[in-house]
Amino acid sequence: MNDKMKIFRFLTSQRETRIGLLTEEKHILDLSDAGVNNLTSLLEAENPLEQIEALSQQIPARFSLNEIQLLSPVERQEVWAAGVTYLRSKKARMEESNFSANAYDRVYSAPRPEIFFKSLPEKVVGPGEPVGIRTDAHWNVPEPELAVVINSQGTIVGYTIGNDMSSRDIEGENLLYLPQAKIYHRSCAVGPCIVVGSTETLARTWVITLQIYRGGGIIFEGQTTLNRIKRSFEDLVSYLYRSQTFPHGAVLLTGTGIVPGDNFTLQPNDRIRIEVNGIGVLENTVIMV
Ligand code: DO4
Ligand code: MG
Repeated sequence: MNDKMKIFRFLTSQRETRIGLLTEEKHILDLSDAGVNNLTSLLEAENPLEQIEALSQQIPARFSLNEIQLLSPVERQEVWAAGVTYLRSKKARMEESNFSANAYDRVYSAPRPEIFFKSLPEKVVGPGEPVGIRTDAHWNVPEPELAVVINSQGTIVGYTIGNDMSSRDIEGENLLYLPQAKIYHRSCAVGPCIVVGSTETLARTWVITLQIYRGGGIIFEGQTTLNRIKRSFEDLVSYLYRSQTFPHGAVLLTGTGIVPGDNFTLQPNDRIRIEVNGIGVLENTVIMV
């Protein structure tokens, strides 16, 4: 049995939404051939990995990757985000704002993590779609983050990649402006697939890489290992699910450990490429919103 499976949503050339499974040979099984019409039902199964494995035995491969258009793997899950989970993020935030430095310092070490609402599912940007920078901000960055996918019971059932687009000048001016710095049109991208069957221990060995392309060249590049995240994923999820319900499950971005230097800001047409070696690549181009 395969111990990890990559599942995703995609559009066929007839513009029909389907659920796919990527085989080791990079072929795609269309799981609607086995009666699966949404990802959420798979993620809510008692043992998603076993269920996907069983389904994959029933059907032949139908597509190759270049015949389909990937969609965000978020269906009805709210997207939330944890913050200041890496030392790098704490340091950058304390530098961007004298006003809020103490709050960032304290939340890094406090038992309760920073967790904030990030996006309604229908507003999530998929692979290849544009992400936004605000017209009223002048210091904008991508935040490449591992995202954990959680079922309605609060169990982590998969991993994907998130981009927590942020306006640093707005958040730096006053912590109370955080929702405006973080939640706006096209500020959250998630994809390209959900990896089911990985443990937290394995996920922590993965490396996340950010590359930003401008005019054909790389203008920024950074990398970190996911093991630098200070808190366990289980701990973050347990806080998210306290006195809260998610009938369709949730996606939780786990914070950024890659922060470009203070003189860097995104521009329209920049291309953001985020790779996690155990998952894949999430790529989006920047537009003004
Ligand atoms: O409090 C600011 C946001 C922190 C954040 O989004 C991160 O560390 O990734
Ligand atoms: Mg973030």
